[in-house]
Amino acid sequence: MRLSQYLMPTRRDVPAGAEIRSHQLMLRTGMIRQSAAGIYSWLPLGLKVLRKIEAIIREEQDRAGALELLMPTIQSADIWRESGRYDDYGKEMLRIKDRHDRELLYGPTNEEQITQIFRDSVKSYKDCPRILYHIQWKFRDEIRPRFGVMRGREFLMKDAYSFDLDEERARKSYQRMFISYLRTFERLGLRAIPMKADTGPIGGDLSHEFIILADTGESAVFCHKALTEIPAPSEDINFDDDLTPFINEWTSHYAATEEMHDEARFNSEVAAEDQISARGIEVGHIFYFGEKYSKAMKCTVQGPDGQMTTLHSGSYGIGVSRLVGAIIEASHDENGIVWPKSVAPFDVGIINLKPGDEAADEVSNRLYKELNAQGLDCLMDDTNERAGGKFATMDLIGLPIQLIVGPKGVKSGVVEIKDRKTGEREEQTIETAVAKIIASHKLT
Ligand code: P5A
Repeated sequence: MRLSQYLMPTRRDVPAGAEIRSHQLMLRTGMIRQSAAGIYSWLPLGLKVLRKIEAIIREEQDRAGALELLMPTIQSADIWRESGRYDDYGKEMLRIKDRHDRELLYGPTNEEQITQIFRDSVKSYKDCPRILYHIQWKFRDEIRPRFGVMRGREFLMKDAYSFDLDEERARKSYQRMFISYLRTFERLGLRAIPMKADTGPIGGDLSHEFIILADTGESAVFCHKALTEIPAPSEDINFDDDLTPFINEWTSHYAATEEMHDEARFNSEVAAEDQISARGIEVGHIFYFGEKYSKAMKCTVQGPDGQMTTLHSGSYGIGVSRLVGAIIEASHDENGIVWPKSVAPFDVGIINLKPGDEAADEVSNRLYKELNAQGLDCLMDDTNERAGGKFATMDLIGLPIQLIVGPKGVKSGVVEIKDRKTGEREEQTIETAVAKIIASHKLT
């Protein structure tokens, strides 16, 4: 992409009302624009990051054996009356009436809808277990939408739902999602710590929140230091194996959110030097709620003995749009965002310091073409902005690698490579620069 043809409305000043760095940086880089309180448009740069996060989540859901479908954002009030949650959900639910006075709502979550689909589609025990997921916008009329996409009213969620014949099997599905989440967050460049959590309006008796540690997090959290160091499960993990040993490794250490915290236990179980009391951002939340919805909504299948059995379920959420903010909270410096490679909106930023200079144009265009041909997505600054402004913009938007093409360098056949994270710069011949960047890209 050539910057001269792109829509990336960056700004230098800190936008009024944006309290935390991620919100400020998302506005300053032109990733999002507010449309109403807690409701945002995603501009091209922001959408690219959102899509990359989605793609990683999708790959890891698929790897764990979950099946993708797509349910609508608008739901009928009827199914929520069946489950009994229509009145309980209160003001957070955005209720709508159509022209026939039928009651609809903008879905805050999809337990009812998936239970209805499963109940109407599946008749036999042979069709279990299944885990189904979608990546879809939700609406919750939060009292205090704040921090940009971190606590929005409209937000993108990946939500998965499992259906099993009994509790023992259902707990295995829970384990699958648990492990899949550890891998997902690791690939997003984050260390997310599973912590015992409250089940709230979703219900059930077993629940974990996946929390990343950050000063601007909304909740206080308490855990053992070891949880920041355990390696995430590797790519070749077999989800059909017994996952209990992996789960035990993660759950044997103390980790709890504020509501579940037990200070006496924390002090007796965790040595003072291993205690982490911090703030955290909830990027995922998983629940086992057994028969809660399937009983109320009569989601049953015929068992091998001919008897009808009620299914056991869980639900598993990831805050996809919240993750964009969370990743920035975890990875920025005083000059701007520092994207992890896996979610960077572009792989490489090429700065042509002197557009119009024949040699500088030629080298910039050649780098752009050669890197693109190798599958690297490049953003080339070919605008007439002054050099200082170009450097500042490139640092602000945080692409992992910058290639700086100046008229002096090209005369002697060299360009500069800058690593955004370390700030290291090195001069290389054009060929070596291309080869180095391609090699480092293939490694990740
Ligand atoms: C699990 C999947 C559920 O809704 N039902 C379906 C269950 N869980 S949850 O914890 O309420 O939400 C899942 C994740 O969504 C993100 N999230 C939000 N992101 C941005 N703005 C919001 N207002 C918001 N509310 C929830 C969180 O990451 C949460 O873990």
